[in-house]
Amino acid sequence: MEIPGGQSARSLIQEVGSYGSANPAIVAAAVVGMVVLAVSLWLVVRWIRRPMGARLRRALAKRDEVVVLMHPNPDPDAMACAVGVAHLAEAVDTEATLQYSGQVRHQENRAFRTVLDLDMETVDHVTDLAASTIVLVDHNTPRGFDGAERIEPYAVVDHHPGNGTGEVFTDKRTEYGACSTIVAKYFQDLDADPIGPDAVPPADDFVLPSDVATGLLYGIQSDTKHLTNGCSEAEFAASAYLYRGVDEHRLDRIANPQVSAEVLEVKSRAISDREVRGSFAVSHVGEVSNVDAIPQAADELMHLEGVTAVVVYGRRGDTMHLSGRSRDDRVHMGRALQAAVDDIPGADAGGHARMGGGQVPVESAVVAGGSEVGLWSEQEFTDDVFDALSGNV
Ligand SMILES: [Mn+2]
Repeated sequence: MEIPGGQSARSLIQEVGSYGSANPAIVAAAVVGMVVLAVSLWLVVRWIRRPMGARLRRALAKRDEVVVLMHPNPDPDAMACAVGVAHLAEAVDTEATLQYSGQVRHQENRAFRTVLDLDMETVDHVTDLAASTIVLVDHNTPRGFDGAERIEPYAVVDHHPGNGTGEVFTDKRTEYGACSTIVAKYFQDLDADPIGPDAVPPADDFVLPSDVATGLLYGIQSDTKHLTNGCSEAEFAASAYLYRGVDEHRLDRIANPQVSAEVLEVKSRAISDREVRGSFAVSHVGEVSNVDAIPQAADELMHLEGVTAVVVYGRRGDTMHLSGRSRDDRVHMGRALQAAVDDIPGADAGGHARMGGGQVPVESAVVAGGSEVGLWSEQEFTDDVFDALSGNV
């Protein structure tokens, strides 16, 4: 059968063939060029497809020592990520120091730290950092200590929105409920087997040790209210992957720590002294020594039937601490608290729609309240908060 154009194609091949035999160098160069192009394309594709866990490990391997920096007052999610990243670093012989600013206050956070036996150092000033290479976990802009704004992070692993990026590595997955989910994925990317608490880890393989798996699972649980809130499919997948490595006994000790008498007393004051107007509750709990009891009291009040938004406030020293919760679409808690303290010089409040907090210097609140006797008028402030909650500002 005659192929249309077959004749001319054949003569073209002949022509090219004779051109090739006349100019072998050019043909060779063209072939080499094509091979180089193919190889570099393949390299680019391979690089694009390289999982994030492998990329982070490579970035860590390039440094001798790193600081894994948590956000101020680190929570289980931040601590778990720090432990996970430190483990990745140590697997490539990079020394990792865990650092944070602020305090580990909440009983759950303290239990997490104790049960997993975490070695963590504090930072008050940028010069306290143990190394110049900084890896941020669970936040993307350094904050909470003097000179934090001067830091240019080397790597960032986070699930919060924000503009912060790492110089060499950035992985922000804002659709995830926990940063621990991302770190769990890294171990999965690197084919690390989760090792149960009683199993003996194989000597040569890169594995996911039980304490890291337990920490990451609890990090996911605590950031998602035990997989009931703000979850993505990834949290469930990561939990399933971590499962085999989890130490149930330690997980229970972290999840159910002893609660101090003060926390319970503050909760009880918040409940008995509450003032309820409509579906809003505001409670003044007076003097506290552990300010972390205040948000816990707010959480507790939210369980009250019919209550859709709460604000609890109390005082430690010269500062009043506020904490608010809302499941009411009419109340954007962060903005409501901001509005409530708007007139008070030096006051600072804010947060999200469902959760907010703030601090008010008592001195300036007294002045702003116009109280001549210099006494803090809690009733006035409570009224202001109610006004802010009902959008009446
Ligand atoms: Mn988190």
